[in-house]
Amino acid sequence: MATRVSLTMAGHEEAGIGDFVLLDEITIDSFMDNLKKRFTNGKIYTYIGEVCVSVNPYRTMNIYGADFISQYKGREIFENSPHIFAIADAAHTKMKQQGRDTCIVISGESGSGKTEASKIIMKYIAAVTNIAKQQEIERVKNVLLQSNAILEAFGNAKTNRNDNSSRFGKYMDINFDFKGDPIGGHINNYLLEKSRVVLQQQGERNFHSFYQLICGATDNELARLYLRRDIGLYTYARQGGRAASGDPSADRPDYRNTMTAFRTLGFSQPQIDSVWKIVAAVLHLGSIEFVSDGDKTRTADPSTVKHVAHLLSVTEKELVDSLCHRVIAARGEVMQKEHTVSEALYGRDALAKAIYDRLFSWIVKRINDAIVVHGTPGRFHYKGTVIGVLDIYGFEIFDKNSFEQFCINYCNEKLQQLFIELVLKQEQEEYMREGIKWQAIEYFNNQVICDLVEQSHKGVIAIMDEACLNVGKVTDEMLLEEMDKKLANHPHYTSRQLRPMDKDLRHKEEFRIVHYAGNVVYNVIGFLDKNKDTLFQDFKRLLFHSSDNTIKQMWPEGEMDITQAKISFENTTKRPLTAGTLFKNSMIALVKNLASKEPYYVRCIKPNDAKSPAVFDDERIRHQVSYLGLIENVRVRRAGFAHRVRYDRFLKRYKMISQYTWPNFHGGSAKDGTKVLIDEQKFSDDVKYGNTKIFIRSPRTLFALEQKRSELINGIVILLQKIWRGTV
Ligand code: AOV
Ligand code: MG
Repeated sequence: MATRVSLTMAGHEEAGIGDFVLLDEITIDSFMDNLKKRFTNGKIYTYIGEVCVSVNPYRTMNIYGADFISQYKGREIFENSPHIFAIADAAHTKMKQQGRDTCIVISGESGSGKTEASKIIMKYIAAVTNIAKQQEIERVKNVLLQSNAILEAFGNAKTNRNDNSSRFGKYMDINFDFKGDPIGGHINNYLLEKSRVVLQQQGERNFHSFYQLICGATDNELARLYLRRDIGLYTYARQGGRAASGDPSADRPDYRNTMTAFRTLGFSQPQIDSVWKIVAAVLHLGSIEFVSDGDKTRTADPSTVKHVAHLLSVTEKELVDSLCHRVIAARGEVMQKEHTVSEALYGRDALAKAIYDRLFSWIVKRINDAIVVHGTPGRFHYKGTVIGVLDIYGFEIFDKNSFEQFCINYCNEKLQQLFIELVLKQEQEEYMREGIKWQAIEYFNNQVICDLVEQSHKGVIAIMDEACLNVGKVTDEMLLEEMDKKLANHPHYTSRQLRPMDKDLRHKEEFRIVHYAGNVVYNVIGFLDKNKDTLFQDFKRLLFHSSDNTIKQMWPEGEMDITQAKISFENTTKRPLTAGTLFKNSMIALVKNLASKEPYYVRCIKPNDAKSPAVFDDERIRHQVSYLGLIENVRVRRAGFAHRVRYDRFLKRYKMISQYTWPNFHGGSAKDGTKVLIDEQKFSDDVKYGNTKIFIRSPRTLFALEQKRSELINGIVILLQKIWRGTV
């Protein structure tokens, strides 16, 4: 251990320094210098105190095997070279020893390595727990690990930023018993980007599940789903162009993994069948076209309709009825209203999105059923303690940004806000607790952008909600006018109307938000519709009447018939919450939950936009380092002190340096012993004594202590070797 520590610290000239806090001077240049040195030397992790900065290596690293796991197990963060395992271990140990809930918040922009980091953390936790090999715990561990395969199949997709981009947010609680073994868990999923089901940008794909099915299912399975092994046949899966073809070498094994995971998690065969039937039905839905027949609209291709009806276990007539017209209640009467062709197409797409979205939520529920913590009935429901792992969709900017990017980027603002609050607050509290004088550090507080989005009455979500109240009367353009009116003076908001000469704002439907991580131009078209997020009751009724039990279960509200729907709508003034408000509420709840736990942070950085393992794109990384607030993080963490450690730990580590403390100190408390040692070594000018910890100002003191310690240990080792060989 000793040599490893001294190597990390002393060897910083060649491979960079393992903790930014120990840099001689804290500037963006020295930070970048160190990060680059480490990255080019294959060291992707570096600390800022207990925060782990991780640079995506874009290549397989040989640092996650059993040898590494045993190296980090049960060790203090600073005992080994920086690694995400050490963070996972710290979160686990803290929880176990202090009975406190902890959480690991993983943030960074799209493609920076969050999802990979979350999987590495879960694998580590699985590897270091259940030494007794208890069967139920093994089962829970397997379910936790395998759930990723399913969630990624249905919730991830290739985007222009990341080939395996999470298109939903995931927060997973893992419950542990008093021994620190996992006994269950729970997943919260956040807003799936369902628009992708019917529309993909150039170069992107639909969710992986569609390609897995087409590439991975057997001929027989495909035939039963009326599918052919040709992605090009399906509108919903081919809009990304050439990039959107299936990749048999990846999609086929992925399909097999998904199937294995379904079985491990206890999905029944009929359930698995229903899942793929739904996926197939969505693909076929995209092929249904409509023609206008005088004043009637009808479906163009009877065979596709037949297939969809069959896959969803509804009758053809019911399906056609719900696609071509809707039942409405007007003036006390129930009547049919014909769709125009474009209304029918809109309805078809809405149905496809809704079916897939429900399928995803249903899958998450089934996963949760499989990992639920079993309590003894009638007794106290034992849930133990928890480690929460947060892996959300990272900040993203595309050529065209819509409501989904708006939500995703707002989510990232919230997490940045949490980081600012907790990291600064915690540090500040520590200095206060320890009675050490605190010096405030300047930083950009993004609360102003969170407010722009979420404030009541004048935030973007509130303005959208108000517009949604006037169904049918307010257009997206009118929404934009309203936002312009209310937000004209906001420093982080502008639009084409407000700044016609701005060359970034090319269309009149565009507005721009200056996010903490960059400027994003959003196109307002579709915002209202996506925010309202309603689905014709006809479709809900259709699916509730499916004779496939799994599908029926997904649509409980379809039971209400039209007259009931009308009554309940009139009787309650409460409208269903909009997608924006639901998302906002879920983000506020998430942040509150995370803040109630002891947080650990992994801050992911994307080294380049080419997905290359060799390129350290200085400009791109510098930008991330600065918007993530990492320099401020180092400054705050240091606030004049490079290192702080509890007196007992300090003494345990360095007591061999002083004759007064070796082998044991008998002259008082650990604090007294520390003082004696520091005085003897003449470091008193460089330290401050807190109530429970010693604070060391310059890295040199720490190096000197480490140096002395390892010299002594090496001396002892050599001596022992000599004794052993009989040469002494
Ligand atoms: P993200 O979760 O942060 O993006 P991912 O975790 O999906 O990013 O990482 C993107 C890709 O980078 C992965 O598919 C891997 O190919 C590679 N990668 C990341 N971390 C590692 C690692 N530790 N070792 C090897 N390869 C890695 V998004 O979900 O888009 O915000 O919404
Ligand atoms: Mg991800």
